[in-house]
Parts: sequence; C-alpha cells; structure tokens
Amino acid sequence: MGTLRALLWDVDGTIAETERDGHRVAFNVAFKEFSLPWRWDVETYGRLLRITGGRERMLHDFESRSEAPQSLSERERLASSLHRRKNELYAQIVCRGEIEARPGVRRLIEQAHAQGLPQAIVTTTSRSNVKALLGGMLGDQWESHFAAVICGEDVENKKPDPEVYLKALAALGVSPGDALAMEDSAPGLAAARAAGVPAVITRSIYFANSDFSGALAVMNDLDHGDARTPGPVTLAALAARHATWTAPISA
Ligand code: XBP
Ligand code: MG
Repeated sequence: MGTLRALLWDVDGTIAETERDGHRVAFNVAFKEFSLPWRWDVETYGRLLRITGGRERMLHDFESRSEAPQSLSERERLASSLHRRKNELYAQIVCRGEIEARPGVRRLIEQAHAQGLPQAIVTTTSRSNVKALLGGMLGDQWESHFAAVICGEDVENKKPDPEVYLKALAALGVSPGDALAMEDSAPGLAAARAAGVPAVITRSIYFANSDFSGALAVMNDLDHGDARTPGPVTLAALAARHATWTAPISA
C-alpha cells in the first residue's frame, strides 16, 4: 500500500478528446496538402490508434497503401514531413479553441497544484502538441504545474512500453506505488502497469469498450466518478482509492 505523492497525466484522450477531432483531422489535411489520395475516417483512425505515435501510425498505414513510396527511406522521409505538418495543423485546431479539456481535468490539475502535489505529463504525443493544448488550457505558465513533462521525443519506446512512466518517476523521485496514473487507453494502462503505477481510467471515445482489468478504477469522467467515488472526483477521493491499491505479486 502506498501514499499518493504524485499524479502522472496522460494527454490524448485523458486531458482532452484530441484524437477524433484534433489529430485525425490534422492528419487528413496534411494528406490533402501533400496530394496524397487517402483519408482516415473516424473508424479507420480508431483501429490505427493501437499503433502509438503519429509517425509510427503513418508508417504502419503506408504498408497497405499502394500509393505510398516503395523504399523505406522514402517512406520515413514522407512520414517525418507529414508528421511535422500535421502537428502544425493540430496546434492551429487547438489554438482556435476547438478542443476542450475533459470534465474535471482542469479542476484536479489546479487543485493538485494548489496543494503542492507533484504532477507530471507522461505522453506519447509530441512536445509541441502538449504545449499548444496545455498552454491554451492553463495559460502561459502551464509548465509550472508539472515537475516533469515527458513526451514522445523523450523516449526510445512509446506506450505500451513503460519508459515514459519510468522517466517521470525518476524525475520526480517517487516510487511507482506512490504515484497515480491518469489514463484513457489500453496501451496507456499497459504502460502504467508495466512501470508498477496504479491507474485510474477515464474512458475516452476510442477506448470506450476496451478491457481495463487491472486498473485501480474505471470512470466515465472526473466530474462523475464511478459507483465507489460518485460525483466530482477530488484529490482526497483519489488518495483514498489509491490507498486501497496493492501491487500485483510478480511471478
Ligand atoms: C497518444 C498517441 C499520439 C497521438 C498523436 O498519446 O498515441 O501518437 O495520437 O500525437 P497519449 P503524435 O495518449 O500517450 O497522449 O502525432 O505527436 O504522436
Ligand atoms: Mg491517451
């Protein structure tokens, strides 16, 4: 049993519903600008989300596109250029105010900040995307809310690999059982669990029906909680749930 000493926040799907109306739309505009004939519809994008990392997602998709370049080096160059442009377009969407924070997220981040509970960002997405989203949500001083901001560029292996969590724990000097992960997806839960960090899931659009066994709690959102923690989820309620967690015995 641990004590809650840090909150580790996933970004896409957890802090905001960024995927369907943010990243997906930006990818499609980038494909169009590059005169590429394919688009990712809502369903296709949902399937592709099992590949974490936007650049990696495109490289995976190229494999089934006859119009994609044949050589690996050309594919990698194209994926990098598209990804750079996609992130610019994503920032524009966010700056236009088209993506809102999910219920209760801003309240909890502000509450943790006010109470001096260390927080970190643990995301697969690019740093520029985090900056655009959190800058819009928390203001220019958004970074002062987080003791560490670990992004896609900072790891060798993206979720479900635990690297992003292990880096955040090391930066905060907190042991896994004393941290709490806030996640929305199966790869996110797998990453947290592999790092030994208990996780609260807030179901997002694309992972509404995923299997989250092994999570500390599964909620629809942080303003409604679940049967054991109904209503707006407070830090005290999270700490009480966290205190019930026992680390699985590893084989
Ligand atoms: C979600 C991801 C990212 C985003 C797109 O990460 O897997 O790849 O879909 O962002 P998380 P990039 O839920 O861990 O925040 O294009 O910058 O990868
Ligand atoms: Mg996520």
